[in-house]
Amino acid sequence: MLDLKMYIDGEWRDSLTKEKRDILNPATGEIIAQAAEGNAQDARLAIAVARTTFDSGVWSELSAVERASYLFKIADHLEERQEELKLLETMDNGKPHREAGFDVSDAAACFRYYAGLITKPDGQTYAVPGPMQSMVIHEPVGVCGLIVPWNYPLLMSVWKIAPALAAGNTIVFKPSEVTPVTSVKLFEIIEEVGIPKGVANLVMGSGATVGQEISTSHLVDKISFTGGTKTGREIMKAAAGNIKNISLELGGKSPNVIFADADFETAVDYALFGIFCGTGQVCAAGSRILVEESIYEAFLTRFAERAENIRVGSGDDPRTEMGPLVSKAHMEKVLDYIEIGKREGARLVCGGYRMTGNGLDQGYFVAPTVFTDVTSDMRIVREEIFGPVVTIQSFKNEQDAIALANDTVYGLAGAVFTTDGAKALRVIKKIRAGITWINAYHPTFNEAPWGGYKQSGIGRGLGTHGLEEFQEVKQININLQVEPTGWFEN
Ligand code: TXE
Repeated sequence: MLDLKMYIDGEWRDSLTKEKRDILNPATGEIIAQAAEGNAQDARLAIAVARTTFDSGVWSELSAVERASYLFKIADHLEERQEELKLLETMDNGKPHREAGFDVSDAAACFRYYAGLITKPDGQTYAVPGPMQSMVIHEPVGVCGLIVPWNYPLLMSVWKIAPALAAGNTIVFKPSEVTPVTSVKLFEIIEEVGIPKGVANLVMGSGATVGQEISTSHLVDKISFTGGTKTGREIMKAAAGNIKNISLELGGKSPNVIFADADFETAVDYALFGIFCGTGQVCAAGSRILVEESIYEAFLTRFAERAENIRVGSGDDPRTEMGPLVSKAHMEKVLDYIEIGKREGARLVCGGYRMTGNGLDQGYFVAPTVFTDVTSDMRIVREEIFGPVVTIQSFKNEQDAIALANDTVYGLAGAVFTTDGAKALRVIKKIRAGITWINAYHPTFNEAPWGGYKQSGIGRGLGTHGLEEFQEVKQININLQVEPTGWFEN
């Protein structure tokens, strides 16, 4: 059994209360680790360390090339430990090995991307009036609180830690209390490569204690959070005290629009991937499929037939295509939504139940679930379920499709399938969402900004935008003629 400790000021520690939390394998319900359960006091300690370390300049004043060299080493170590990290991610989160392996490679690539980016040309100069030269430079924001969820435990950590460190910040990082294993391993690597102590601090514990303290503390300059919209709202309130810089990547209810002229099998295939990859626990999941009337029946039949054939099982079985939900509590929430859907009068086409037998009894498995005959006011159409549950609706024409697609408080992602290039771009431009695809669903790139419109969040992760989220912008105006202005006579 793994014993997971917090990492504060370069030391591995239990929490001040010595409390522990059991960490479970969602495929078996077995305890795989015990994690130090921190509280607000532990968070305060880590925040104070991060503050002093930032103000000392030990990290922010290193050259970009020096900081980059540490990040390149982290990437190398991640790759060296890829197999171990993959197995641990599957044990902790439940995702199949092929998804976990992909996450580890992507995490290494993300560190390399920001290591490279931080040494590239930066800033601007302006031709301003008068004998002045004006220029703009970027500086680190300061102490960054990073709070991440459980659906991509390692990758979500890296999406924040890599740009935050590249930019010269110090960090107080909180993993999800459900899935802390791989982020502890990442901090082992951070220690191994010799990042100065106090720069990167890891505190474990619940959102209500540790998360709340990080969000509230006046010593923290920035919060970067990924998680549910409800929590995002609480973090905004907590962060208001010292007007923290905030980035929020929240929930979604993303539309996947399929026109009759789409390549049919490609559309079905990506639509399956869009909702069932990650067991639907993906913020950008294509959880509302909208299909043009003339192919609706054919699409529904083919989609349901393939959904029913998805091999659900433990993530460490190489044949598994879809793993369990992350926890019992989350499974119960998803099963509740299925009941809500039935009560609301939606037609259950397939799935809709907890899977048992064949060794699945102790795990949190829910069958791929498809609802149709839904209306836009149903909760299963409006609310983020975050599980393998999709609704399929039909639309009449382009305008109708756009209206349905945008009929949501969220605006994270969306896709369009059609062979008409002009129509594809026309429709995508009308969809109020930050991440979109044409004739694809889900490909995600370290180079491109990730984030949403409306209640899906504020700011962008990844790409150059993701670095800027961790930087302040400073203008420097230089007088080229050093003499009095003569504005006041005496
Ligand atoms: O997430 P939370 P939960 C959505 C999804 C899911 C719902 C609830 O719909 O069903 O959110 O999931 C920390 N101050 N997403 O409850 O609470 C918490 O400890 C500071 C979408 O598991 O958002 C964890 O580290 N922090 C999503 C992190 O927030 C707080 C991914 C995320 O947990 C806090 C996950 C507080 N008051 C869930 N309360 C996505 N966008 O990908 C909790 N936390």
